[in-house]
Amino acid sequence: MGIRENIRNMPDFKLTEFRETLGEMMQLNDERGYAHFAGLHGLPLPAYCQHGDGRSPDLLFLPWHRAYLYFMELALQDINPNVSLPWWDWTSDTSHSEGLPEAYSFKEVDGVPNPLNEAAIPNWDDQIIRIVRMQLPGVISARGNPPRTLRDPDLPDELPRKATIDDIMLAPSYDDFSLRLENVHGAVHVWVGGSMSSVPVAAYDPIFWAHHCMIDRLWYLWQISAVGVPPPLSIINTVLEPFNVTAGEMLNISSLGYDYASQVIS
Ligand SMILES: [Cu+2]
Repeated sequence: MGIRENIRNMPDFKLTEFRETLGEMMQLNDERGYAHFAGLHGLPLPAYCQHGDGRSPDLLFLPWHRAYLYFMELALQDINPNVSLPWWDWTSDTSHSEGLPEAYSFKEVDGVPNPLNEAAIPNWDDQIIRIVRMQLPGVISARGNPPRTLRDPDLPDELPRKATIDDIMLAPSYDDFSLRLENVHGAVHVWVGGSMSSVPVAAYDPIFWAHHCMIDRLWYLWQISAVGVPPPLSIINTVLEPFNVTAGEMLNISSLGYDYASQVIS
């Protein structure tokens, strides 16, 4: 059973293990590699991710991203079975004074670039660039996509507040919970800025995974709370492409083989 931890609670040796494993994954240029997984979300097309428009919920937002994290984590564990994805609690006091977790923000460790700080965005071939320019104007500039992820974070205290999340955790229906959580999730993407604020390239930024783990954890906590309910039956048999799993198979994290550590430091 893999235990996902708060990045700020992770002992140094675990953090080092996670960082090195992600670094190794970034060296793989095939279907086991970081760029392959990052590319499933948006670019290169087809963009598989499931998001709403901010007004009505996309019922697949939560299960699709749970599957995404799950397969990403399995790929990491193929390299090192002791590694799990950490989560970033952007509501914590530390986040509200320091912003991004230090583990993700420093540039190098002993002269070696920190794989949690940024990642390469592959050069897509001309055909992909032409399609993207047509379908997603503004994403790729005249000079092409930036070769590495960028961030432009806002002020730490502008991150979503714990009170906002506490209120969402009382949402009485799946639709309501999913919509409100997705909107807060979007605000964090915008807060980080740069690549994270652009759906087509967001998943290349290593902080994406810690952010989405926080979202997945909140869904889990709501699921086991007194008000948590399953998603509508209409989506249970929906296959979460490109993964060969259904939304219904994503509802129980212990059957997926992972758990969330309890919060120690807020
Ligand atoms: Cu997201």
